Amino acid sequence: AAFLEAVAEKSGSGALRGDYTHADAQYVVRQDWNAYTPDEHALWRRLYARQAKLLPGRAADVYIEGLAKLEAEDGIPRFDQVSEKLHAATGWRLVAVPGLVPDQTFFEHLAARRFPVTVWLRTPAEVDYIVEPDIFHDFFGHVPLLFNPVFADHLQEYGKGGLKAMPLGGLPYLARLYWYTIEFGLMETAQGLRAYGAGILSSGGEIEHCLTSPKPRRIAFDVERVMRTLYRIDDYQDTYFVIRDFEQLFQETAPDFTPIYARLSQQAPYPANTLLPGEKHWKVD
Ligand code: HBI
Ligand code: FE
Repeated sequence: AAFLEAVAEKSGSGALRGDYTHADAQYVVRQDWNAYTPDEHALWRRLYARQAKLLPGRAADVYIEGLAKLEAEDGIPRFDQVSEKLHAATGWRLVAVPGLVPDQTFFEHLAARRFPVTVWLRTPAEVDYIVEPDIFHDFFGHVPLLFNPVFADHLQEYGKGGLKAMPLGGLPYLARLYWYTIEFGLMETAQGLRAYGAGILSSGGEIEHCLTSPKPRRIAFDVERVMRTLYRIDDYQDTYFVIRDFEQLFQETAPDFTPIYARLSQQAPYPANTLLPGEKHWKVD
């Protein structure tokens, strides 16, 4: 499909890793749990143990609480079992996908409280960096927060917003919102800044960098500022945006964005490392 060429070219890999030949119209496949090898389960345990050790003092408590509910430390999880537990908590289910799916399909899943989780696991050579999201990024990074009712509601609204945004040309702006919150978001807590973004929490190095490096900016979340800010896909982020809590994220992304899209389409985006005069930001010396 044209989508596969487009995403393959975006990911620069020339072809996507996953096997899309058995995917249905929503790009859903079956998770063949018996096909995972003992080496893959061992690699999962190794990735899980490395990340879990880094979470205390760096990951938001709400993420740590959700991860504990998944009981996924011993091996690659079974999506159908997790879906039962998750559905009972917040009405979400997991759907197995071969990898990246078209934006429209992705938004349709989120709008229906279905979270797409890639079925394949990276190789040992990709422990520190992987181009396309694999099962470890999607499951370990994204699924724990789906147990939180406010985040669960926000993500469904985000999916609905995506479907509305597409005909309005708002997709690039929503992609930035997704990137700077769901993937690389920070939260202000009484103990200091904490990470909640999946791209941070599933990464070995960025979980430290995002909180302690003096290099990146850490700026108070403002939805229009986020939608106007470019992001990096091939390196640690130059900017992180900080929310107070998921209520703020939910409230600030509830309005109809049409007027914001109209304004942004007339303005040049900010480079990823911008710091504007007077905007609230956190300094790390
Ligand atoms: N597909 N499987 C999958 N996972 C994603 O996170 C994903 C996607 N397709 C598109 C996409 N993310 C981004 O473009 C979102 O901003 C829509
Ligand atoms: Fe992701």
